[in-house]
Amino acid sequence: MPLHIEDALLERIATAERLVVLTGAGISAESGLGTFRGAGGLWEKVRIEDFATPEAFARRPTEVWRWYAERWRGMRAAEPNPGHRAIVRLQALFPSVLVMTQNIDGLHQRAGTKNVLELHGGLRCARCASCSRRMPMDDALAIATDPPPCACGGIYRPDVVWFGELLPEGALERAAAAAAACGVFLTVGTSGTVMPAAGLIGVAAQAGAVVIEVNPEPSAMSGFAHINLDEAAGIALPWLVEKIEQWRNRSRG
Ligand code: BJW
Ligand code: ZN
Repeated sequence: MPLHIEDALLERIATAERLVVLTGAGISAESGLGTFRGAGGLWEKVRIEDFATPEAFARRPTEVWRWYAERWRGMRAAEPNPGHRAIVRLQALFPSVLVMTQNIDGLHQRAGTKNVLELHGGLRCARCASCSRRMPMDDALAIATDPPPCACGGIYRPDVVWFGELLPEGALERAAAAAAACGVFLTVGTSGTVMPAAGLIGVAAQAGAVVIEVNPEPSAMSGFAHINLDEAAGIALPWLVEKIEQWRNRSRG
């Protein structure tokens, strides 16, 4: 189906004050970074319980550290794509824009998005598993031991959120408050399967926001969306930005 938004919904979008964007791995797929689920996804290559839980790190710190180190090298080499850049343009169109991302790659910030809330942490930093001291991942990678030791006697781990761990302090509260108060909630490139992040889509829908989903495939949360743009983010997001800009230009006469 060609991309389409009904006029009445477009008006609600274009006149909204607060926009919240929730992104997942799909927005970075066009930058060459793999997604987690589906054919060819990361979880087909490794088991979650071997790499993405605190128990996995306790059992096999070297393997887990090296796996993240390798992924960070890929993320550092990747570039923001037209989807990330379209979100930057949205900042000029709404008085308030908050981008909540489940991604740990830092590509929103590198594209120029200012207000980014990282729900699952970020791989640009390593954090001591004991005393929570942080250091840039690039500095950690220059240390010969995998994972590097901390002065407190602990060891560094990736500064990300694994299964069974709480989101960074205050992040969920801030995200839920923003989802409940926004006029438009745009969800991009997420399968909507990982809680509590996916639950934010329902929070926004129940609070009366216009929910727009950008995903070439149906997600677990598609049912909450008023508008499903079933295209890659790098195509659908620039299209959406242009639609809003056209509406604004028309309304100015
Ligand atoms: C495109 C595209 C293109 C492709 N354009 N789109 C309630 C019910 C049941 C379980 C739970 C619950 N509450 C908590 C849980 C447990 C658990 C959970 O949710 N489990 C479910 C899987 C069942 N959640 C947690 O443990 C969370 N913590 C927590 O809740 O703490 C409290 C608590 C603790 C203990 C018990 C109970 C409560 C923490 C979750 C942490 C998730 N961490 C990971 C790894 C981060 C580090 C790393 O990268 O290695 O985060 S897992 C992984 O999944 C990563 C992602 O951020 C996350 C979401 O994935 P995402 O982004 O949606 O990617 P995909 O691959 O799933 O989807 C990509 C999508 O893109 C697809 O739909 C494609 O179609 C699409 N796409 N190309 C647009 N070009
Ligand atoms: Zn320490």
